[in-house]
Amino acid sequence: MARARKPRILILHGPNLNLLGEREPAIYGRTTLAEIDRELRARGARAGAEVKCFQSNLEGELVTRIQKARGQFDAIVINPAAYTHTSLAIRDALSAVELPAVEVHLSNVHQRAAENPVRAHSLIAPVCAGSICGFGPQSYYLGLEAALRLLDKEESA
Ligand code: CA2
Repeated sequence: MARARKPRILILHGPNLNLLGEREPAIYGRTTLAEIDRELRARGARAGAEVKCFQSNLEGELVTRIQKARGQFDAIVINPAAYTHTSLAIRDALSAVELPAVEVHLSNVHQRAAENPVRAHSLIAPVCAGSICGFGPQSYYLGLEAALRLLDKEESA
């Protein structure tokens, strides 16, 4: 059955991800955040969805965007970056907003935990439908697809 209206997906990027493609390419690759956002919008459009992207280095700004997403978006794809491991505020906002959320990471945080154990633990994962990590920019594209599939399932339930 055809959808009532276009699904709207909010993509959130946490601190320092604005540096993608410019610093530490060995870990985070050479693709810039603008390139990832462009690809996400293009993939969204091909799937009949509207995709909006937002990056902030500030925890409170990310919390405000999550709160405002209610009524404006149908699902959230979030790379909380370092806030993954520290932010109860982002977790509480995601929990309160009651939208399906997908957590994504460019790097394999579990592999990296061998060197830096804090990375193995996400405060955000328990309030998300699922998590994707380790595939570079593809993690975002898979996250978008996962969010759209979740919405399809909701619609046909
Ligand atoms: O792998 C990911 O996507 C992370 O969310 C990236 C975070 C890290 O704290 C998480 O454990 C895993 C760090 C983002 C830093 O972004 C940079 C990008 C380019 C250059 C330097 C930092």
